[in-house]
Amino acid sequence: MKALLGSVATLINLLLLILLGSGYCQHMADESCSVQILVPGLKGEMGEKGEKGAPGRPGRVGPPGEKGMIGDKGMKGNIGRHGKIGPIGSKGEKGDIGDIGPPGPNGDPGIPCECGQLRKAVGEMDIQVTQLTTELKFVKNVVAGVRETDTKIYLLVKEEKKYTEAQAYCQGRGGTLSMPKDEATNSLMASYINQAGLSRIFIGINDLDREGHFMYSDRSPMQTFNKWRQGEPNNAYDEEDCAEMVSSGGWNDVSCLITMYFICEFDKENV
Ligand SMILES: [Ca+2]
Ligand SMILES: [Ca+2]
Repeated sequence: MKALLGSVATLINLLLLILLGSGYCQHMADESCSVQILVPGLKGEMGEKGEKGAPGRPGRVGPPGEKGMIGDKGMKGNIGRHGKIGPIGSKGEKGDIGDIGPPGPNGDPGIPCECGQLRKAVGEMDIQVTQLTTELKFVKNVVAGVRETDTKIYLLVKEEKKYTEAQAYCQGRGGTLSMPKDEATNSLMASYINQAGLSRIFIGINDLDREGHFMYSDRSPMQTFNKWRQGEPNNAYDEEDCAEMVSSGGWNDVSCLITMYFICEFDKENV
């Protein structure tokens, strides 16, 4: 192709020269017109080598190269420093019960029982308890000033109470308001009152259930024995349903609502 183009160019050049030559002929009419064909001369000798030119512009970026081969694995590095301690974890689940451990060693032999001495000590304590009980009764007689018969104990309570309160006091201690059911008991109570320097006390006799029908505080009916003073019981003001004993040992019906000292009576079997 290049060769063909080069030939065409050469031909064109020749035609230009011909045309120029013809024009030139018209200007030089008086001269003999002739067609002169310019032919390149011989190639000259090779000149000296020129100086080195300026560097050219950088070329375009080439296409990416093919992926290279994977190199050999490097050497293992040194062990790094310890990291920070992490947060405390959550509590774990309870573990299973462990196996039963082996039995422990036998203990030292005990001291032989000195049973004879213990029995002796217990016996001595029983004697002391009996003595203390006897002494306690004596103390009770002295301090509280109780009075006794073969079957009864009488206690003078120096607290002013209404009849029903006095009865409740005695019952709360396993007894009842004192009940003079015979001359001996009545005399003992009268003596008790006099020695205490008192003039009157409540005794366990009343007609609360039925007017005029006096009963003892244990609800037993009155017997033939009585110590009513002359003119008594008179149920004064229609309100005297309880009984008092005066220092002479005589009885009088009085209001249950007045307050005074009283004597409790206890069965010795219950004390
Ligand atoms: Ca009455
Ligand atoms: Ca009366």
